[in-house]
Amino acid sequence: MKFYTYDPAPNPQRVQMCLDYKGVELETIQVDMMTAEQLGEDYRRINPACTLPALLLDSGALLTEVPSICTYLEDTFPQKPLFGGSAEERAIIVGWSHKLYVSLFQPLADVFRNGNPHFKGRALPGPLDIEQIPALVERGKERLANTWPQIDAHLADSQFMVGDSFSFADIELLAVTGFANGMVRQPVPESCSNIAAWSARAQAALAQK
Ligand SMILES: N[C@@H](CCC(=O)N[C@@H](CS)C(=O)NCC(=O)O)C(=O)O
Repeated sequence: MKFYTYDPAPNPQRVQMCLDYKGVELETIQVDMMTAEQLGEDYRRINPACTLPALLLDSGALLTEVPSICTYLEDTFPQKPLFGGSAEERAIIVGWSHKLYVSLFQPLADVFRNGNPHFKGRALPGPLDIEQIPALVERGKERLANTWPQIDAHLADSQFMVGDSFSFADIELLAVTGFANGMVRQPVPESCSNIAAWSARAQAALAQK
């Protein structure tokens, strides 16, 4: 197996946190997004979508989407489960993960890629040259302002995103809050005290060996 990644980027981090939690080390190749190496010929031959992360399996199959990579890792390395212990738990965890991706990660990406001169003409990941739409910055901020309080309310009476166990849904939220507070500079609102308390618990669970 070969893991293609770029450590500072948020989508690769979603996978790296799964690996760290499970204590799995893979053969890892860093593809430097700062120098647009993901768009170069060498990586394009491996992943024509030019996105990171990607997991090349021993069979030759290439997984390019984070949920497919992480469910594959879960089934291959079942220690310290991240997708629950039953069909119902897995369904709920996958549901939250999708909701967090659509309702937080995507608006953050809209703000980041449509407002930053660095992404002029490259408003979407991958090889497509596509112009920025400045209106998506404001729309993204509105969506974020609407969603953070919902997640905060959810965490008012729950230790983790799904019940009492750390799961992939928490990894999703760790990646999203890190992206918001870091690269995008649209920090989680200070009023979201439940998210702040959850963050300390989730970091501790992730670091636990
Ligand atoms: N299909 C991927 C998308 C991953 C993605 O968008 N990754 C970003 C890095 S965080 C990327 O590869 N960007 C390439 C670019 O900006 O050209 C997934 O959701 O798992």
